[in-house]
Amino acid sequence: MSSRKSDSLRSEADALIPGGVNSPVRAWKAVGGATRFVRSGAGSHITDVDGRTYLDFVGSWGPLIHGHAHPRVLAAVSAALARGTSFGAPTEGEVVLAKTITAFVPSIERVRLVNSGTEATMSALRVARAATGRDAIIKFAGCYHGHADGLLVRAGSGATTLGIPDSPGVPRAVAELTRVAKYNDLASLEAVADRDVAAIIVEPAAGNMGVVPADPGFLLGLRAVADRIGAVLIFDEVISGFRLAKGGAQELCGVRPDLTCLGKVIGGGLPVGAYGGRADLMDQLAPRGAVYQAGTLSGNPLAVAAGLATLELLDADPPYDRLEQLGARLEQGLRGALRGRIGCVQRVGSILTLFFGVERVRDYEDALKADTARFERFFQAMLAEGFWLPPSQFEAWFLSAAHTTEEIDATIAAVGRAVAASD
Ligand code: KE4
Repeated sequence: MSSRKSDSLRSEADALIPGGVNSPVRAWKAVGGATRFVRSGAGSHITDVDGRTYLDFVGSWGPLIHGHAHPRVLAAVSAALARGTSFGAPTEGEVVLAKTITAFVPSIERVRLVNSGTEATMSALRVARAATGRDAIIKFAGCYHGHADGLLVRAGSGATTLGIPDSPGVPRAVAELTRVAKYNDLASLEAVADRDVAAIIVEPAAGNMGVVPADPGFLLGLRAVADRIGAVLIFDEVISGFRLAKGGAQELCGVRPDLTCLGKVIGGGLPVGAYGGRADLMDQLAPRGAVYQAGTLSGNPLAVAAGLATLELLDADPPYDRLEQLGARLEQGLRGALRGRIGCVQRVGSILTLFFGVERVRDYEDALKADTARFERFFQAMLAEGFWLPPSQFEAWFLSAAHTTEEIDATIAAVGRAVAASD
């Protein structure tokens, strides 16, 4: 089947939109560049503008834990739509969503809705700096926290995929305030931790250098260092929040952060981010306090409706056991499909990465040793068989509650063929 419509859209898009896309990783630069344009999604599948349907393991990069176009989500958004799209005034839905978030995540005593994960992390850092009166922050190489200036330092996700983990345009004075430690390496954290540090920010289950689980004790170690130096501990749960458990990664690891950043699942596919945590920190925010953060569409009624429906589904029928079973089945099958070739599968719940050319990935340095050329050949072989994978070795595959055991088994069989074809 031709890609005629995608090809013509891509050439039009290239003339009007930088790189032809509104987010770099969608351009498929690391896997050949001929990205396809999507027309629709349903459950675990998406269909492109040329009529081809794929089993989807991107899921809009995480929001669609119930799959595409879930009837409950569509109905909630349609009902909200009939009442108008935005008011620039508080609405009942925002209160209900705040109640739901604080019920799911006990460490969140106050929460502020924003429009993206980037806004959430950027704002959380501002709160931490205001509370401590300090300027320095610590992040971990390979973690990605959105594209705020101070966080585009050794950043993962698309920044690593495109080879620009330290983006031009970030003022040196800002970048110098960002100290970088190694994931899963407490000694490297200790080496940069002192009483000038306002915050330590971390993905409690790293998903942006490919999936890298936190070693047992790593997050507890961060908590201890933050307490010792008087820094704010921020968990960036934009991927893990509501996905790994109702209470996110912090429910699983038992470490209580001071602030948590959320996104993706909380919006059910519409633009919602959130940050929240200790009341004494969050109550610094205007209009109660002096720390300023604002947003025209923050708490937008349509996005809130999609997010609420998504969280209500998680509450009514938690999919976590099933996602764990599907994830474990896929992980085991991918391991078998490697058939002795150098590679590894790393997973936390319903997010996983098949790495080529490396036997274990504990941090960014390990991840960068992966065989990205082989990944490109593998990606194209899977695409040809109707499987839509994240177009980068440094991203996570996302499972949804809409995926079936049969689809997982078909994926495993296709991976076996694609691994062989990519030799
Ligand atoms: P957004 O600003 O893209 O909503 O969220 C930024 C962000 C923050 N924190 C974490 C842990 C994240 O994973 C992200 C965004 N994730 C990427 C995919 N790994 C978004 C995809 C894209 O950039 O197009």
